[in-house]
Amino acid sequence: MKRRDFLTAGGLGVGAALIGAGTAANAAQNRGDGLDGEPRKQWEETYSGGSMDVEPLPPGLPGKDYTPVVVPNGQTLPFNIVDGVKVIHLIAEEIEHTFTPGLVAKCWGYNGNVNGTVIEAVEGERIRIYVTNKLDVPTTVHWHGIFLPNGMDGVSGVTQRPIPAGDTFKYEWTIRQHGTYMYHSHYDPMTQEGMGLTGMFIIHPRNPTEDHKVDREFVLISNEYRVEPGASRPDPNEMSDFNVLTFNGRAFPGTEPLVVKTGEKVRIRFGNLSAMDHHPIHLHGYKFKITATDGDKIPVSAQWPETTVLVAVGQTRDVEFIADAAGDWIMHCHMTHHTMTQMGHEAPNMVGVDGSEFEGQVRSMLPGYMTMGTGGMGEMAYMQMPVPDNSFPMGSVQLQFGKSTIGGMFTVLKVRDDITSYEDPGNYDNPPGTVADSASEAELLRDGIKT
Ligand SMILES: [Cu+2]
Repeated sequence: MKRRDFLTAGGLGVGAALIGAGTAANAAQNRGDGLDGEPRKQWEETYSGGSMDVEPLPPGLPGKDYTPVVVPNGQTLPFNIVDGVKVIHLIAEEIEHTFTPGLVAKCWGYNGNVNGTVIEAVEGERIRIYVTNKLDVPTTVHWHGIFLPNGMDGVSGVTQRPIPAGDTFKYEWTIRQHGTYMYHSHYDPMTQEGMGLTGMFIIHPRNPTEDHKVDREFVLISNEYRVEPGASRPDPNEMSDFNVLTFNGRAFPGTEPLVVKTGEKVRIRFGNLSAMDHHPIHLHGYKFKITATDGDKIPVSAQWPETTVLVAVGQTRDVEFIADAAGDWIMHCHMTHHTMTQMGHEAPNMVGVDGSEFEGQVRSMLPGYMTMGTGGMGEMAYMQMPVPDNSFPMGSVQLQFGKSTIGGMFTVLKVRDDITSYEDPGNYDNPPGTVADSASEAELLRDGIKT
C-alpha cells in the first residue's frame, strides 16, 4: 500500500473511531455538566492534577473555610448561604471611576468597582449568581475557564439570550475545580470589556495540600484603556494605542501597595483581560516560581523560576515566593509604554534636539516658550507644567527619592520586618550606607576611577 493510500484508508478508520469516541466523551460531559453531580470524566482521565472527583459540599456548608485573597483597590463580593447554596449578587453598572487621582472617567464595572470585583468560592460548592443589568444596553457574564453546563457559559446569542437592560438573570452550577479564573461580559465584548466589565473568579481547593498554603495572597487583573486627555469616557474602539494601563482598574500612583511581612509565603494570582496586549509582569528583588497556569496547579517538581511572568490576554498565572528581603520592591509590566499614563503617546521625538536657537526665535512671539522633551520624558516629570483637564501628568508623583518617572501598570511590594498590620507602612527605611548615591572624591581616588 502506498503511503498516501494508507493515510487515506487509515484516516477514514481513525476518523470513524474518533467520531465514536467523541460521542461517548460528549455523553460523559453531558452527564458531568455539574447539574447531576457527575465529575467531568474526560478531564479526570487526562489530567492527573485535577480535582474533578470531589463530591459537592453537603447543604449547610460552612460560610468560609479558606483565607480570603487580598484585592488591592478592589473588593471580594459578599455572599449568603441559602439552603447550602452560595448566593452572590453581581451588578453591572456605569461607574464614575478613578484610574489614579486626577484621572476620572465614566466606565462600566461590577458592584461599584471597575475590574477589581472578585468572586471567591470553594471547590465543591453549589453557586448561584444573580446578575442585574443596570446598564442601558444588554449584557451577559461569561465565567472564563470554569466548567459548567453549556447554558451557563454566558455567551450572548450562542448559549443564552442577552440580559436586557434592567433585568436580572440567574447563573447556577456546582464548582468542580479550583484555581485562578476570570469573568467578563460576552455581549459586545470589545465595547463592554473595553469599558471595564471584567473581574477575577478565585476558587479555593476543597482539600488544600501543604504546598498550596500561603500566608498572603493577592489578586491582580490587567486591563488597558484609551482615555483622551479631557475626555470623560474610555474609547473602546481603540485598537493599538492604549494610554491608561491598569492593575485592578488602577494606574500608579493610584495602585495600593502589596504589603507583606518578611518571611511570609506569598502568592500573586494574575489575570489579563486587556483588549490587545499581553503583559510581562516583572517583580524587582525576587525570583518567583510559576505555580499555576490557567487555574491548574503545576506539580512542585515542575514549577519553574522567573523574574517576569508573561500573562497573555485571556490567561491567568499564579506565582509564589518567600518574602525574604525587606524593602520597597516595584512590580510592573515590563513593556515600557505600559508604564506611561497618557503622556509619552503621540509625542514628537525631541530627544537630543538643540532647541536653543529655535526657542529664542519663538520667545519673541510667545514669551516663556520652552522646547520640551529634548532629554526624554523623564524631565517632564520634574517640570511643573499645566496638564489638560482630567489627565495624569506622567510620573509626577513625589516619592522618597524623587519623581517616579513611570506609572501605569505599576505597583509596589512592601516587605517589612516588624509590622503589626497590613496598612501601607510608608516608605522603606533603608539601613545606613545601602542606598546608591554620589561617590566621594576619596572613593574615586581609592579605586582609580577617572571621571
Ligand atoms: Cu504591559
